[in-house]
Amino acid sequence: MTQSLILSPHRYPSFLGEDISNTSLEGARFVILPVPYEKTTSYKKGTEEGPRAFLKASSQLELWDEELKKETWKAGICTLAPFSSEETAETFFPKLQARVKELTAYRDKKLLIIGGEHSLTQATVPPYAELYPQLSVLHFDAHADLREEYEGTPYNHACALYPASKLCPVVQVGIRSVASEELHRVNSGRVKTFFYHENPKSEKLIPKVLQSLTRDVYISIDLDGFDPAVIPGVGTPQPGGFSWEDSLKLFRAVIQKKNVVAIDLMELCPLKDTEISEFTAAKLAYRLMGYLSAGQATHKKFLARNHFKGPRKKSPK
Ligand SMILES: [Mn+2]
Repeated sequence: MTQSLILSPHRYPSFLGEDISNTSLEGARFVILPVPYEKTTSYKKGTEEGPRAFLKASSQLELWDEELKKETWKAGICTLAPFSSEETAETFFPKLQARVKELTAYRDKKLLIIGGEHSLTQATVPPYAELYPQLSVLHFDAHADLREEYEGTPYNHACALYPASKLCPVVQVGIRSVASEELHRVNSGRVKTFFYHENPKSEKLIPKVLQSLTRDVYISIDLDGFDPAVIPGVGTPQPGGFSWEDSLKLFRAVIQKKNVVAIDLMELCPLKDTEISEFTAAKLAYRLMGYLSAGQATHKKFLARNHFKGPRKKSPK
């Protein structure tokens, strides 16, 4: 990885500010990859601006985490240059997939991918599925996203999780909008779906989710999984959904009990006159990093179990 892929401060803000997340990729425990890609949003436009708003809002976060009582940033955070293009999905998605694959070579780091529309998950899950044969995906969303194709393309955000469901188990939470044409994929094959109205409280949901997930977990977060009172700035909002506190209980439990290998955070669609959505998304990302670094003992055990001594010798370009 060359330094040219590290963020140029003149183009995009860094997570938490320039003086905090300008760590080199080699020295970072957390790597943020902004992907301001939007082609198929079907309702409200604006997810292309999501990563920039997310990074800008992060400068307003306190560095000391009041729940975890520590300064997570000290573990090292690197904000990469935004990865975007005017290309079509057919050419862009393979490039994004190749970039994520390069980054998976650094197994001691946790990648957070910030979208952009949720279809990006189609490109970001496969490198992890290849690396971790026992991977499953925790899919936090209001929508099932299991259509094979929508509005003439399989790269639509409404199809975000369909390819992953063919690669590995997918465990869906927060679901409260399903199309009749995707209904046959809900709770079928490798998909386990927990409807929100049947599972509104984390205490009862958590054991069921942990049982459904495998050892290695990729977390894909569509921010519309939250109640719109928590995050109103999303492309396709739905009433109901997780509270801030309940979602954190769920994510904390999964990160403590599983080997979470990467996280994506999608569909942030900044609104005019309020920064609550991007600020909450940034706080969520920082809190998740905190949970991940608290779970470092488990991570070290995982690395030892897999006889992994550090980044592979051959650096990606
Ligand atoms: Mn959604």
